[in-house]
Amino acid sequence: MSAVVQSINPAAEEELTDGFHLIIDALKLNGLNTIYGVPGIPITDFGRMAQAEGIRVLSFRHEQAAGYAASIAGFLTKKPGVCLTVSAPGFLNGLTALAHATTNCFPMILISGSSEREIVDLQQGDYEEMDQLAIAKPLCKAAFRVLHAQDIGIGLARAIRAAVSGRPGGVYLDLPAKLFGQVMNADAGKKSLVKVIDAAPAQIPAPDAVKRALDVLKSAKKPLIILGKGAAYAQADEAIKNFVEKSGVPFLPMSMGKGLLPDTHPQCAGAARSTVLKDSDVVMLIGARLNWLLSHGKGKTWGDAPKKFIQIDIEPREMDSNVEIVAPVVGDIGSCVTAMLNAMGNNWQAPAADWTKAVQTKRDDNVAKMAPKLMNNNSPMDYHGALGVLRTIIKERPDAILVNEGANTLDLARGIIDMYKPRKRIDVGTWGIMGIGMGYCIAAAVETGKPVLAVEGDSAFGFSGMEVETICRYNLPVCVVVFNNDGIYRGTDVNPTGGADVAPTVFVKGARYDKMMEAFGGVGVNATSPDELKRAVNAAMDSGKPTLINAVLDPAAGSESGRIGNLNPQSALKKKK
Ligand SMILES: Cc1ncc(C[n+]2csc(CCOP(=O)(O)OP(=O)(O)O)c2C)c(N)n1
Ligand SMILES: [Mg+2]
Repeated sequence: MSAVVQSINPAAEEELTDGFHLIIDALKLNGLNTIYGVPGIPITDFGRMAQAEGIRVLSFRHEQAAGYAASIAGFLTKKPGVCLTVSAPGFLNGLTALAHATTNCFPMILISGSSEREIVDLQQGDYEEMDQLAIAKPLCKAAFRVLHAQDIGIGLARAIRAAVSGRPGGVYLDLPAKLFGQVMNADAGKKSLVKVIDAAPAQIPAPDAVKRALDVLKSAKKPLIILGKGAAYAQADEAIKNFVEKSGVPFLPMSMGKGLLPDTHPQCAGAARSTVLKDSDVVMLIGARLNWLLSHGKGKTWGDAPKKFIQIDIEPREMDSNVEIVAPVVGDIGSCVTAMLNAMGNNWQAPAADWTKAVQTKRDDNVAKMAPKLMNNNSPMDYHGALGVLRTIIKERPDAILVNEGANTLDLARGIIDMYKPRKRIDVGTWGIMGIGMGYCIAAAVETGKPVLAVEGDSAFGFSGMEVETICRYNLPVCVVVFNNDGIYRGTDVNPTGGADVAPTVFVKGARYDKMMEAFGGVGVNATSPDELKRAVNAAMDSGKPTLINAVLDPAAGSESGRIGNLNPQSALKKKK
C-alpha cells in the first residue's frame, strides 16, 4: 500500500539536497572558495565533495598550521579564512589558531565536525566526545552550532558577518556529524542560503571626532603617526599614504604595518624608534593598539615629556585601554583616514623642520651604523651577515611576501629587512607566537600567487616543519630559510649538572633541515656563508620551486629572547653568596 502511495506521490520525484551540499553551496555563494584543513570523521566526504564542487581544499599535516593559514588568508583578503577540522582533538588543534586570529583581529571561521549531541550532552562517551561550542566561545568573537539542514545558510551568514564586521576576529561554527547527511527539498534548500550583503559595512567617523583629532595634531610640535597591522588590513593604502604625506608627520610602522609606505620613505622613523617614542608630544595611532608591543603607552619607553594620543580604531572600547586618548576617532580605517584627509584643507602646515630633521638625522645615523655589519661575509654566519643578504633580495623583489618567526631571527629581521609594499610582511603577531611559519607560507602563496620567502629561527621552524610536505605537495613557490644556530636564542647553553641531557634551549648540533625538504622532492641547500645564502635564495625565488635553505649560523650569535629579554621574570630573592 505504502509503495503504491509513494509511486503516485509527486513528492517522491522531488529533487533533494543534503547538508554536505548546502554547506558547500553556502560557502561558494559567499565567495569562500578555499578550505584549509585536515580530513577525518565526520568531514572526510565533505572535503571530497567540496573539491568536486570546485572549492580548493588544501590538506595539511596538522590542524594548527591549517588554522594559521586560514587566519592569515583572512588578513590578506579581508574575507574570512576557512579552517576545517574533525571533532575533539582536531578541533582543539585548530583552536589555538582561532584564538590567534581573534587576538590579532583577523577574520577566520573554524568549522569543526562534532559528535552526537545527545551523547555528548549526557557525557556517555561518544567517539571524540567534547562540548566544542562551549570550549570555543571564550576564545573567539562568536560561536554558532547548526542542527538542521535548513539553517545552514543562516548559520554561515552569521559566521561570516561576525568574522568580518566591526573589529574582525575568529568565529567558530560547530557542525554535528548528523547535519551533513540530513536531506531536504533542493529548492527549499537553495532558498535557505544567504548571500551576505555588505558584510563589513563602512563605519563613518563622527565629523566632530575628526575635527578634534586634527586640532590636536595641528597643535603638536613633535607629532608622530604609528601604523599598525589594522591599517594594513584595511586595504586603504592610497588614503593612508596620502594622509601621511600630506601631514608631513614622521611615521613608525608596527611589524605588519611595514610597507604601507616604504621603510625607505623620507618620513619613516622606523630606525629612530626609541627617539620618536620618547620625544614626540602628539601620537596618532592608526590601526595600532597600545598593548605590550608599544609598552602600553607609558613608562620609560615613552620618556618623561607629556603626550597626547589620537587613536583611529574601529573598536570604541579600544580607546583609553591603557592611557587617556584625547581624540578618539572611531570608524573603519579607510573612512576615518579619508575623512581626516578631506578635513585637512589645502593649507596644512607640516611639522617644524627641527623635529623632522632631528628624526631623519637619528634614523640616518642608525642606518649608517648598521650598514657595515650587514656586509660581512662571515662563516659561520651571524644574523647581520645573513640578513644583509635577505634585505637586498627583498629590495630587488618587493612583491615577495616575507614570513618571519623566531626570537633573534624575528627581531633582527624586522629591523633590518626594509619592506616596500603593504601586507608583504606577515609574522608572529600580537602574541609573538611560534608555529605560524609554514601555514602562513602556504596561505600567502595560495591567496596572492606571489613568491614567499620565510625567515625562520630553527626553533620556530620546528613548530610547523612537517608542512614542508604540504608545500611540496602543492608545489608552492616558497623558499624557507632556517637560521640554524643550534637552538632557542643560542646553541651554547650547557647543562649545569654536567649530566647527559643538553640544556633546555639547545638542539642537535649541525642539524640539516634542508634534508627535510629533499625528503619530499623539494630543493634543499646547506648555506654556510652570506654569499652561498644569496645564491641559493635567488635561485629559489627565480625557479619558484619549494626550497629549504639551512643557513648555518654561529651558535653563539643571538641573545636571550631576542629584543624582549626584559620580559623574563626575575626573582625578587637576592642570591645569597
Ligand atoms: C607557541 C610558542 N611557544 C613558545 C614560545 C617561546 N619562544 C619564543 S621565541 C622561541 C624560539 C626562539 O628560537 P629560534 O626560533 O631558533 O630563534 P633564534 O632566537 O634562535 O634566532 C620560543 C620557543 C612562543 N613564543 N610561542
Ligand atoms: Mg635558533
